[in-house]
Amino acid sequence: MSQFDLTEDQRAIQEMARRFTAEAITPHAGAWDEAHHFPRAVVTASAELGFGGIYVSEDAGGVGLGRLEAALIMEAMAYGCPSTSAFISIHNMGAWMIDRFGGQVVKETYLSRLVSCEMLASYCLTEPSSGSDAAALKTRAVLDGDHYVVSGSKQFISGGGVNELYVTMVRTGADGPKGITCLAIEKDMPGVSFGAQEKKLGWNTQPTAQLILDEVRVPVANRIGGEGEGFRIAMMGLDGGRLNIGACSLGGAQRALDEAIAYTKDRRQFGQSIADFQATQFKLADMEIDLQAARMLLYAAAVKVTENAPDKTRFAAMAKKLATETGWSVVDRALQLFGGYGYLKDYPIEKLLRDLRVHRILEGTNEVMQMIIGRDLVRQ
Ligand code: FAD
Ligand code: 2MC
Repeated sequence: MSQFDLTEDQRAIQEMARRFTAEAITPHAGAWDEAHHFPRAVVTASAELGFGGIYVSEDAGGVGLGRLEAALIMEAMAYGCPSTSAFISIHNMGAWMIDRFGGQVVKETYLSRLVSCEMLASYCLTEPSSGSDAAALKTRAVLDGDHYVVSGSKQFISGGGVNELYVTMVRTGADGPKGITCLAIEKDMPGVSFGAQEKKLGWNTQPTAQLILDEVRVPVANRIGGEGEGFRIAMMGLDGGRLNIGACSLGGAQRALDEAIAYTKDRRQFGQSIADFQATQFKLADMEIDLQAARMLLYAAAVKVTENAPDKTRFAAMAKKLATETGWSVVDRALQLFGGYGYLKDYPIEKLLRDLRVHRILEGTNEVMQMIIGRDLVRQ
């Protein structure tokens, strides 16, 4: 087997995710998008395949896979629906943070229910006045006996209002990254409420809402990691999340490329199939090159995150930027090849375009990815 091939186990995992997607996701994604329907039952069904705790340790009931395997799963599910796949990724990010950094109590309280997707997790970092500058967050947690009293608000929370658990970065200390702590906050704790559901361009198969915290009493036992460690934990969660968002872009773009190949072979103009024009073939060829190149970088970055390589954060940032920019541009070119039909909801391309656009913004904008990469380069 070549050094750059997937192993037999990895191919089996990919095949399993593809079969699940073909049966449970792809046929329904268009209708979910149109109805703004969140397919909770499908998310729960994915847990039967282990997708509720992909890189949660086996000791804690997860499947203990690496980040490359996770990327393969996300890529496969995004072929059917990038939005639903990304939702499952965010849940996995929260579950992993609890498994990796949580104490005994918080793990025993939540992990088995998270892995089974009986409980779904959100990741809450962004606030109305702090997006890219995440370390400027203001949500305050004040210690009172064996509880923290938490007040503030979190903006753009995926799963907001629906999910049962909110892995939330709060300020327990001074300004800046060192004053941040991570807490697990339940939806039903008194003082928790949500803003209206956001109306979005894409990602319509999952809810997004503000999380509002008004003097919520959170047990100290629900702290994930030590006081002041929350920012580092949040960033480590995002190293994996960014790979998955990139993988979701690759999966959506692969679908668009496959659809474009089939469509251009079928569609006839000027007395011939439009796939027979060299201009079409050159376009398809460039889409394939770009997608394969982005995939190679993403898989390499995923291995680095699994292995905790010193340059893992830079590679995850490079892979996120390249995969999400490439995914967008491949889908845009596919839409062009569909002509006017690409613009209609009768075909899956316009949904893919809408879903993939936000991947260049969330889990750190692509300008923030450039910051991470550039700073690391000049630091060396
Ligand atoms: P800003 O930070 O205000 O940025 C605006 C523009 O300025 C961007 O182009 C940015 O790149 C640029 N910019 C900012 N600083 C610099 C700089 N130093 N140099 C160059 N350019 C800069 N967050 C969560 O915590 N949890 C979630 O579940 C979640 N889900 C989301 C779901 C959706 C659908 C969306 C849209 C967002 C979600 N987010 C979530 C928030 C997301 O992570 C933020 O939107 C993102 O990090 C950018 O923050 P911002 O929107 O405040 O933009
Ligand atoms: N792993 C471990 N530690 C890390 C880390 C990582 N990936 N990244 C940063 N740190 C540490 C870093 O080493 C430093 O610690 P120390 O001082 O001990 O060395 C500390 O964290 C502070 O880091 P910086 O000095 O780099 O912090 P700064 O404030 O300058 O900027 C930046 C950090 C811009 C990279 C960060 O704020 C960021 O990623 N912003 C984007 C926010 C974002 O991605 N939001 C996504 C929300 S989730 C979402 O959108 C979803 C859809 C779920």
